[in-house]
Amino acid sequence: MPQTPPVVLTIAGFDPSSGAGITADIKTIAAHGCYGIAAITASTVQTTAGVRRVVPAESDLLTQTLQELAGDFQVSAVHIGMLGTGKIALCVAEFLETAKPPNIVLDTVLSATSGTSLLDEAGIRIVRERLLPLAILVTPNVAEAAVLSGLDISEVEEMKQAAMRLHEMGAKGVVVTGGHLEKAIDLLSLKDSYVQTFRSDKLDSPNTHGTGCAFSTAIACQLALDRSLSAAVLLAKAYVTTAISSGYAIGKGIGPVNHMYRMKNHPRAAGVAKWASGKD
Ligand code: PXL
Repeated sequence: MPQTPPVVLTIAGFDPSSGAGITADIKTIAAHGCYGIAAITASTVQTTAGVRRVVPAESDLLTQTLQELAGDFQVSAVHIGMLGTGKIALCVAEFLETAKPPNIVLDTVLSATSGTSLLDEAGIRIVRERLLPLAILVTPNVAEAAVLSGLDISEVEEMKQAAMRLHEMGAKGVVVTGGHLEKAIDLLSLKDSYVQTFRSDKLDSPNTHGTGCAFSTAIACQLALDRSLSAAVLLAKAYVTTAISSGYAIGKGIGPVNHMYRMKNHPRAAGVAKWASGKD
């Protein structure tokens, strides 16, 4: 009998174009050989061209989903993505405080690339006060780290100071992702131990939708597979770098990263497109 894979729960929004959000997270989880389960915090109307609308989930539906899933599965890691509102963020905090699952990775999603807000002010307060202390690792980008810490960030030293502030607020591990700085520098800071930077060249790809979701979900998977925090971050960075560089143009806007780049057997890659379409 095949071995049972570790279960990774993603609590996130639904992006119907599958570049970000739960359907993208399920791809990342599958690509890591884990079993993905999901609870939806919000629906978005969205394509590769941007977010048109955001509708929060019913909070009791989310709570019931989380409770039923926790009663059925032994969860090895949790990924938290878009939360939308304070009410939803509070449901998630209350669930996690009671269920106490291991390896909670909090991607502090505040807004979409197109600028649409994906978390209201009340939600930011819940993230600061209730969710940061529950997470083994938080993964803000530079802009999010600046909002959460209240500090301006334009260089690595300021990334470190923001990480320290997030530790003071309860976060055990912090990765500030600086893909938007002059070099792609990510800074990992573990409370009371060490700070490490991961540098890589910037990738010149237009297909970057979902980069943050893929990174934070990949970390959750690596933790579910028993890697250390530092190894998990390094492996997740390598995964995302390849997923970006092998991204393809699909849709009319910013294409998704290629979550499934390890699978070389989609019909076109295998040269069976004609067979699939029934044409000679
Ligand atoms: O990339 C952030 C993000 C996360 N989750 C959902 C999103 C987005 C960005 O648009 O729609 C559901």
